[in-house]
Amino acid sequence: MEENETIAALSTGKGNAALAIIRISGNKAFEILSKCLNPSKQFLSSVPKGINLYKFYNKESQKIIDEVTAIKYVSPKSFTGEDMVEIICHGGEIVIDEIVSCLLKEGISLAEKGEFSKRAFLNGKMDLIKAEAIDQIIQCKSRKQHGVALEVYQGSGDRKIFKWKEEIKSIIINCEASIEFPEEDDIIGKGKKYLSKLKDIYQDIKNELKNREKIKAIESGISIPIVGIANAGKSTLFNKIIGFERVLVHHEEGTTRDAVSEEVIIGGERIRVIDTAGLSETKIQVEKMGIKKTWEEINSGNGIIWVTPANREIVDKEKEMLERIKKEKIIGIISKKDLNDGEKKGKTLEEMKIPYIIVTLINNDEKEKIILFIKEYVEKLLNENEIENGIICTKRQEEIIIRIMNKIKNVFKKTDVLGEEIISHELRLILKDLAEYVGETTNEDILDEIFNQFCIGK
Ligand SMILES: Nc1nc2c(ncn2[C@@H]2O[C@H](COP(=O)(O)OP(=O)(O)OP(=O)(O)O)[C@@H](O)[C@H]2O)c(=O)[nH]1
Ligand SMILES: [Mg+2]
Repeated sequence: MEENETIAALSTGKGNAALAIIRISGNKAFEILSKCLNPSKQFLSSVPKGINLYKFYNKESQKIIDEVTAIKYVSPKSFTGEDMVEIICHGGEIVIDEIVSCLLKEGISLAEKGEFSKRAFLNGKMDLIKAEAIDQIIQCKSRKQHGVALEVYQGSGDRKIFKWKEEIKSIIINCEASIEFPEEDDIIGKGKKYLSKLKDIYQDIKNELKNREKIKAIESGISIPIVGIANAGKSTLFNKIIGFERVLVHHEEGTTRDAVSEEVIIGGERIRVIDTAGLSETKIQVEKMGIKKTWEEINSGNGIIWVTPANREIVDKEKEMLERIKKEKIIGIISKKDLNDGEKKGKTLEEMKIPYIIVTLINNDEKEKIILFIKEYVEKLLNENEIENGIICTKRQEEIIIRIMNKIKNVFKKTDVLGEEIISHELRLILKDLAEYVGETTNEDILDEIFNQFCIGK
């Protein structure tokens, strides 16, 4: 498609809403839109970034479609760098459809996914990592991911890449100096001293990848299984947390046989809570299978909610669970307070340094208390993971950083045998990778692939 075509798309979400924003970009944006607006002269002569009210007309039927406001952005001072307009109309699907089809009839093309961002990138309004950060801000599923994307958007990624680039360039200069003046000890040092800076970069890259791994682990939310002995009230608690009767609750032991999970948002974090089969000494095969799954969830969960009834002593299966898992990972919910005040059990948990609350689960009176307790727990879990924000926010970026790390590793592994020419060549390849990272050398096909993952209207 030609780059200078004028494009339009709905930039807000689909479905009925109070308002919607339709974006137009390209050198015919003002001319074409003015044909649909009344008063059209006022639109054409309006000041950039000023906002005015217009009637949007269907030229063919001469009918008004909506009253809209329009903001004009004059090239190059716009998101894409081209002439742009943001039309704010009422958010009804029919209104949006009609406005967009009028624009198409007047010669505007429907924007492809990510096309506004792609144009912004091609017009030098932002580099690739900034464009990707915006997309991540829109699509991220956890606060931590959002934190990374926002920092990268504000320049943390650019700053770090620039730093690595400059440092590698200076290593190359030293490396090449040692080719030209091999006798000058102070330049080359002993044992390729100029490579010492590369070790710092390597460490920095390793940290970035470690952070990325931690963020990936919670990318689709953190998982917390609800575990305990049979009949403790796990399923009752599960239903309470997710807000509807998803699983069966019954006074017979072994009601839950399979692990069942649901996603909830607590304190702004996406959490996968899992109801599990009660830990017991059963001989029934299907219950055994369920308990095996419980153990899998215990091992893979980011945290654990341990439900234990106030009216029973701690049993062996619970002790086994407590022995196998780090205490910091667990919180206790002492259930059935209506049957026993739970103070004795509370003391035991206190001695084990496991935070707990004592509640009655069969009514809804203490739901808020329970949710607040879990919210504080989730905050603690996320802080304890010590996730720094880092700069890697997409798979593409991660792959390039891994490639760079492997190149550096290779240089270190062969320092003794590699001559300066080869080392300098390897380092120049790393500079190329860094250029690709920010999009300086990325080819058209790859760009299309990247921007195609963006939303329409972005
Ligand atoms: N009195 C009282 N009964 C409760 C409380 N919480 C749960 N129960 C009851 O205890 C029984 C077992 O509850 P469930 O939620 O099915 O227990 P579970 O831990 O999921 O049990 P399994 O699936 O068999 O492992 C049900 O009859 C619940 O109504 C509570 O706080 N007080
Ligand atoms: Mg159950």
